[in-house]
Amino acid sequence: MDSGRASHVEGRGLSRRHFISGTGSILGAATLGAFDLPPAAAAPREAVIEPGAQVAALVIGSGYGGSVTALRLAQAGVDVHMVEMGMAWDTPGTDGKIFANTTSPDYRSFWLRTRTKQPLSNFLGFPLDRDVPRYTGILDAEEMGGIVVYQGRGVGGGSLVNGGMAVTPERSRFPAVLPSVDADEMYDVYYPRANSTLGVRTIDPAWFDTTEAYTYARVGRKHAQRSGFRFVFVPNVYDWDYMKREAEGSVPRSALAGEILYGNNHGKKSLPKTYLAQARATGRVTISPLHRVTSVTPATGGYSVTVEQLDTTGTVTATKTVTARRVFFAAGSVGTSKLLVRLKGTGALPALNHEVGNGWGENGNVMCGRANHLWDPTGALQSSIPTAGIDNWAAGGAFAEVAPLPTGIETWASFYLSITNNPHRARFTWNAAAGKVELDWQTAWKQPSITMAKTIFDKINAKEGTIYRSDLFGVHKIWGDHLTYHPLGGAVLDKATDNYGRLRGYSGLYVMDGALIPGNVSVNPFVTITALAERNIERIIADDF
Ligand code: FAE
Repeated sequence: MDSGRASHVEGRGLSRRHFISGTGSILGAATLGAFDLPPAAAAPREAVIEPGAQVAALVIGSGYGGSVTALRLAQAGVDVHMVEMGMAWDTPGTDGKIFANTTSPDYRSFWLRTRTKQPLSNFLGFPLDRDVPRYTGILDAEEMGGIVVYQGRGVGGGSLVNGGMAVTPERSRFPAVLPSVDADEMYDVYYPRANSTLGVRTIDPAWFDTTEAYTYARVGRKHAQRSGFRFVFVPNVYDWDYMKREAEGSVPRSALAGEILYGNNHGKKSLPKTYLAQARATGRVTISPLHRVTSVTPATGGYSVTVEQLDTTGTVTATKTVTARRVFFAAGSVGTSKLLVRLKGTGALPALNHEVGNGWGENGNVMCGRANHLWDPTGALQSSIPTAGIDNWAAGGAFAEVAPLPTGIETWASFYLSITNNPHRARFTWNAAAGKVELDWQTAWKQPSITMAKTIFDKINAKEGTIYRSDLFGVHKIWGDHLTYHPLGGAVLDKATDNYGRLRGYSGLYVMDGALIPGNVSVNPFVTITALAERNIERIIADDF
């Protein structure tokens, strides 16, 4: 049955030989050997934090939670120092571009790996991963507890690598997402504030209906609707006018050149163009890239914070101790949880409560592809920016993003990232003997996600007479169930912290990022992370400063 599937895929008109020779795309790059690697230890351009520095507010991480925190504190007159372990991503590489293309990963693409670990690991039986020089690249594929957690590394955090899908969950679902938060306030004030500052917009439906670049999404719509599913447009932070100009050929291509996973060189309004640009413009925010926080412990005047400076090979070139009056943990769900669990376990912050490390989930992420008929081509030109989804949350517990497969050639494939109502939650614990934090996620816990995603795709396949692709995540493997793009939880709101992110057990320590959200948002998470940070920092500034 499985081999029948594979030949069925080839039978759609795309041979292996054609795929390799005709494209210079996903696989084309895999045959190239050498890289032009810039010298190690490229010094960050802006002033970095000095040993012995005393700062009013230190923010760990520069993703959504950190950027909201920095902007709003600075606007309130507080001087802020942001410490970010990734690079600044403000300097072109050896090819004149800041970011590498999705189809040709290079030294910039992965965080301290010597071999790529691409979410889509195979195509037509061929493995896609390749050797790369070890470098402080933009995408971390962090392996913990049997799951690969993808995260952005650099000034801007996940906004550098994500698809820009900016989704506000349906209001009826919100009480299940954040039960202790007043939904009226969120939907009247903080979601609108987050969407407006992030620059969220919906695609022009008339352009969607006609552009070649969204052929794949129109096929997705047709198939969803013919099976009776609700098809929804999903807003995005991409500059849609820029994308139209890309299609006309009047500006350099970015979304239409397949840029996404390893950064986007033009049209995406990532955090450095929105929140962080506004934060820097206040004159009160300084950022130290290639600096990693390793410890926070009480000290006279606040907290003593240990910070390691890295070079681009990941080598620690200096260890600095600074003092911060207040510390905001915004290192992302995994980064913040790992830090807190370690600090509690090693006795640096022993009074953190027993909830620290609990409630981690992967937003029910699972991927799959479908093989379409020859009369349903999905397009050689595919915008890398997803803009639509299939909503079967209420009936089947799944919301599926109609995702691009920007290979540069016709594949007749439909590709989906589903967010599902997976009930499993994992826990981070401190393993003193091994000296590391562990996550007890179980690979079998993805089965509910697969079952929920199948409520959509089994029905579509039955209606269309199509089958699943089995060549994208290995050989004869249908489900991309080994990964998540959406880590959430580990320092859950109103449990590890109070109802506004103040860590219980200490004053002046806060959690501001996805670690606050208990494992699932029902849609893509960054708008909710941003809106919650807006809500919390407003209260913290009013009451604590
Ligand atoms: P995050 O943005 O991860 O920022 C944390 C920052 O802290 C990072 O820059 C880290 O490098 C830094 N850091 C970590 N530890 C330390 C340390 N010890 N010292 C100093 N710095 C540290 O956290 N979400 C959507 O809503 N829509 C999408 O379309 C979407 N697509 C995605 C696609 C991909 C490939 C990936 C990986 C994620 C995607 N996401 C998407 C998820 C989204 O980017 C993620 O939920 C947010 O970025 C999380 O925001 P946080 O502020 O929690």
